[in-house]
Amino acid sequence: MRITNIRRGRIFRICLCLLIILPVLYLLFTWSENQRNSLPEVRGKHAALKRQRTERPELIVGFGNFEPPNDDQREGPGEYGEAFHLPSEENFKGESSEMEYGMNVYASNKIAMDRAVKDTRLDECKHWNYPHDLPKTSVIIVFHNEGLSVLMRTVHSVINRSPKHVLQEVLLVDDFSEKEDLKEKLEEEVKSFNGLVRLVRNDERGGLIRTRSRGAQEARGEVIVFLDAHCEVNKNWLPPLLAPIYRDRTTMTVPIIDGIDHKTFEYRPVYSGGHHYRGIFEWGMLYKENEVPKRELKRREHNSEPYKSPTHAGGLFAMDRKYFLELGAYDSGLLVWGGENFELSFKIWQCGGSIEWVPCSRVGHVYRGFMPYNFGKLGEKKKGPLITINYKRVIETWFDEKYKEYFYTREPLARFLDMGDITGQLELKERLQCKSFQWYMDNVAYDVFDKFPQLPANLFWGELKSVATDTCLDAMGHAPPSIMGLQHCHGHGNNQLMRLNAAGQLGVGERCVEADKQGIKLAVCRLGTVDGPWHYDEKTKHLLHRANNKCMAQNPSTRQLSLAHCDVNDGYQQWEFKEIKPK
Ligand code: LR7
Ligand code: MN
Repeated sequence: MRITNIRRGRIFRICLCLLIILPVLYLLFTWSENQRNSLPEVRGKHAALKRQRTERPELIVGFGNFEPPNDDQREGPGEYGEAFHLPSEENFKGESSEMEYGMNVYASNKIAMDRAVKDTRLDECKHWNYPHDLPKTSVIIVFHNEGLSVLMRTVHSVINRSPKHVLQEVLLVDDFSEKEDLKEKLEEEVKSFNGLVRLVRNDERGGLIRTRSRGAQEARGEVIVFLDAHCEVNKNWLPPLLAPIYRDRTTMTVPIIDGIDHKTFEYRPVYSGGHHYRGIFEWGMLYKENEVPKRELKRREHNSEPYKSPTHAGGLFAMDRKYFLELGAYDSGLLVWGGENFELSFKIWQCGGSIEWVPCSRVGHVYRGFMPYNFGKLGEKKKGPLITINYKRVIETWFDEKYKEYFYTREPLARFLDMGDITGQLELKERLQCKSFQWYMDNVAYDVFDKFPQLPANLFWGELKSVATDTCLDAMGHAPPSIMGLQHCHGHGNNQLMRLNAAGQLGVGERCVEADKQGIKLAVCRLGTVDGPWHYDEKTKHLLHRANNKCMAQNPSTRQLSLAHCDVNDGYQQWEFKEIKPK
C-alpha cells in the first residue's frame, strides 16, 4: 500500500512536472523561433547571398555579433569614451598642444591606445548576420602633422575591432609631415604590428585628396576604406560596411560618424533614437545633413538597414578599390582639401553607382577646434580661394547649365577663378556615359530643393558701401544670430560680399541679413525659402525693408546699424553696391 502510494505520488509528481515543463519548453521554442524570424536579415536582393547564408549558417551566426575581445572591465582615463579632464596644473600643456594640433594631444597621450568606447549602435544591429567571405579590406589613413597617439589610437581601434580574416592591412600614407615623432617613433610603432600596418610617405606635400588617390593605388585589399587620422571605429564597424559592396561592387558605403571631443576625447553618439540623416548640399557647395525622406526610409524593412544618400562628408567611406580607380580616383586637379566628397559622389551616382549610409557601422571622428595646418606650396601657387576653385571644377564637370547658375549666384566671385583644365574630367564623363545632373536631382537628391530651393538671380552684388562713411557692411566673422557691423572696405569679398536677389533676400555667404528693433542682423536663412524683405532703389540709394517700411541706416554718432524712417536727404541711409574684382 505504502509503496503503491509512494509510487503513485511519484507518477503524479512527474506528470505535474511534465505538465509544467512541456508548455514552458514549447513556449521557449516558439519564442526563439519568433526571435530568429524577427531578426533583420541582410536584404536578399541577390540570391547568392541567401544561398550562402543557408549553406554555412554556423559561420555566419555569431559573426554578425563579432565583438572585440578587450572591452570588458577596463579602467583608466577616457575608458568607455568618457571625457578625460587633465589635472589643472597640466591644463597649460594641454592648451598649448591644442594650439599646435587643433585638439588636445597632450590629453590623448594619457588615454590608452586601445581604450573601449561605448557601443552607440541601434540594438537591432547586434542581430544582423553577415557573410563570412567578405572582401579583404585595406584601411587607408592619410595624415599630415597629426598627433602620434591620436593616429595610433585610430590604428589600434581598427585592428581590435575588425575581423582578422577580413582586414588585409592598415595603410598609413604620410603627406609630408614635419613632426619629429612621426618619423622613427612612428616607424617603431608600425614595426610592432608585424606587417599588418604599412607606412608609405609622400616626398612632397600632396594634400589630402591626392594622397588618398595614392593610397588607393598602393593598397592591396579588394576593398578600400578611408579614415581620417583621428578616428576610433566602434563595435563591429566593418562587416556592415562591406556587405552592400559584396552584393554590388558599385556601392560606396558610409558609416555613421559619431563625435569625439577635441579637448576631452569624450566619445558621443551623433544621434540616437533611430533617426536617420543623410548628406546633401546648399548651392554654395557647403555640406549639409538632412533627415532621410520617408520615400527612402520606406524602401527598407528594418530601421537599421542602409539607406541611400546623395553625398557624404568626405572622410570616412568604403569602396571597391578597382571601382574607385575605374572612376578615375579623385580628379587629380583638385587641390589639398575640399569638394572631393562631391566630386566622387556625383561621379558615382551619375555614372551608375550608388551611395549608402550604414546605421550599424559607427565611427568616431575628432572634430577639431580649427584647422591647424596651411595648404603649403599648393595653396600659394593658385590664385584665389583654393576650396572655391575645387568646387568650380566639380560643378563645371558635373552640373547641368541651369544648376551651374545657382552656384555662381551663391558664389559670384567663382565665375572669375581659374579652375585649370577639366577636359580630362569631361572625357571621363563621356566615356562612362554618365547621366545628367537633372537625373541626379530627380532620382537621388530630391530633398535638396525642399531645403535649398532654386536661387533667383542677384539683382545686385558686391560690397555694400555707406555713402556717408565709406565703410562696408560686414558680417564680422560672427556666427548667427549676431549684429552686423561696418568695417573698412577691404575688397576681398568674404564677410563683405553682399547679394540682393530678385526675391528680396539679402545674403552674405550662406547667411541672411535681417532687421528688427535691435538692429541689422546676421541670421540663419529660413530653410526652404529664398525670398526676403529688402528692396534697393538705385536712385535714392535706399535699402528699404518692405515689411517695416523703413530704411537701413547708420547712426551718425554710435555708428551702429538700424532701421530708420526713410529720408532722402539723409546720407547715412544711402548705400552703394560696389563691384569686387577677384584678386
Ligand atoms: O594636406 C593635407 N594632407 C593630409 O593628409 C591635409 C589633411 N590631410 C589629412 C589629415 O591629417 C586627416 O587625416 O587628411 C585627413 C582629413 O583632414 P582633416 O581632418 O583636417 O579634414 P576635416 O575632418 O576637417 O574635413 C572633412 O572634409 C575634408 C574635405 O576635403 C575631408 O574630406 C575630410 O576627410 C573630412 N572629414 C570628415 O568627413 C570627417 C567627418 C565629418 C567632418 C568634418
Ligand atoms: Mn578630420
